[in-house]
Amino acid sequence: MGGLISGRIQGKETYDLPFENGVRELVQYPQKRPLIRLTSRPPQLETPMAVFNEGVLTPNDAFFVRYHLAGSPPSKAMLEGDAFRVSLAGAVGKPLEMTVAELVRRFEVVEVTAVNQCSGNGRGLFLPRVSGGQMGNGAMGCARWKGVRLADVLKSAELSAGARQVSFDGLDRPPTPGVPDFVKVLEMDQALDPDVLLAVEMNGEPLPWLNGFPLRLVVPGHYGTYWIKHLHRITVLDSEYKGYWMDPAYRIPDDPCAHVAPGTKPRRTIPIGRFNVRSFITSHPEGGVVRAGEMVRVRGIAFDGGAGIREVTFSADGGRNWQGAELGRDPGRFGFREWTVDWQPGGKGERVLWAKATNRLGESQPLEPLWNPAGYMRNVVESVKVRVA
Ligand SMILES: Nc1nc2c(c(=O)[nH]1)N[C@H]1C(S)=C(S)[C@@H](COP(=O)(O)O)O[C@H]1N2
Ligand SMILES: [Mo]
Repeated sequence: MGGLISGRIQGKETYDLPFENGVRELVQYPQKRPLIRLTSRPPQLETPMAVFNEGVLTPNDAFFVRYHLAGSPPSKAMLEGDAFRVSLAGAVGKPLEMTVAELVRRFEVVEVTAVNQCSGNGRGLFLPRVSGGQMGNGAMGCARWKGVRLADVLKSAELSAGARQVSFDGLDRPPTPGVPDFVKVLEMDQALDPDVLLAVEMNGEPLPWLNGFPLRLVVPGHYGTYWIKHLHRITVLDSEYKGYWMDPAYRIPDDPCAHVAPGTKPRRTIPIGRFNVRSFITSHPEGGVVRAGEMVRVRGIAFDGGAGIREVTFSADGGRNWQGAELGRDPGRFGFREWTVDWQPGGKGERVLWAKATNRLGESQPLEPLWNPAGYMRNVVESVKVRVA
């Protein structure tokens, strides 16, 4: 599913997401190139699919932006220098509070390449349609995240024996008392996973303002909802957290494929967790044209929740024939894995291109979309229609 720059609204370029009511303005925000705007209060921006063809790392100025609370992001003055502090308190023996400069001085700095993807990436493509941000597939990106291990910081605060969960709060605040603050929680075993970082840099630069400057949580393999931006309060809990953004929000049907019959409600739900397997064709937009009789190089990306990609296959004939793709350099098990295929399109006419990835656990992508009422975890085999001319 590509999208296309389609025209103009009041002098602004527009982008056509491939579903009804999918026309969006391309708008430029601080530190960003023009991106597909979903909402302006708060700013929510999606990355055009063609950006993912530039390489396996998504440039900071093209990285998508998601917020929940209308007043977000916090003002720069609240985030800069010593004004900003991160605290760790609750069920610990030694509570901490420090600036970001102190944090990176005190703890070992490490780096991980990982995909950040919104739970609702591709929600606009759900049929029947569901409510929530109507995004195409551009609410994802892959970056090199640098920071300190959450586990190191937790251990230095001396966890109490009864410590069960850790909650994370950013500096963005609800606009009115009725709106719940955006707080997310990890179970203790997840919080102690050495891959989870308190990140200060993205692709070798300080985090962009809209992507969480000066500090954000990075939970490789897990949906973006846990990747709290402008992170300033960490609380160790000895009982189960109750709060809107953990329940009822961001929950999926308690079923191996997180789906229910279209239009129905799940009987039991659990918090959303790891990514399922996805792949995308990035080299060709929807409606693109290729030359008959010439070999065409088709390129794309694939990723999963951390097992790593084992195989990508490509079909140009509705799945009758599949051709193995060549995988690019392994960026580590949490990153975008590049793939390429040389395709001989044959005679003139329309072709529907499919890519399908399988991870190292043997998990793959369905040919028919799976449905759930919140529009989460889309991972159907996506198609791109091209014309051979
Ligand atoms: N402080 C704060 N952090 C947040 C959010 C938010 O609303 N406020 N949204 C989360 C969600 S749902 C997603 S998908 C990711 C998106 O990260 P990005 O904006 O850097 O792309 O941020 C997460 N972190
Ligand atoms: Mo999200």
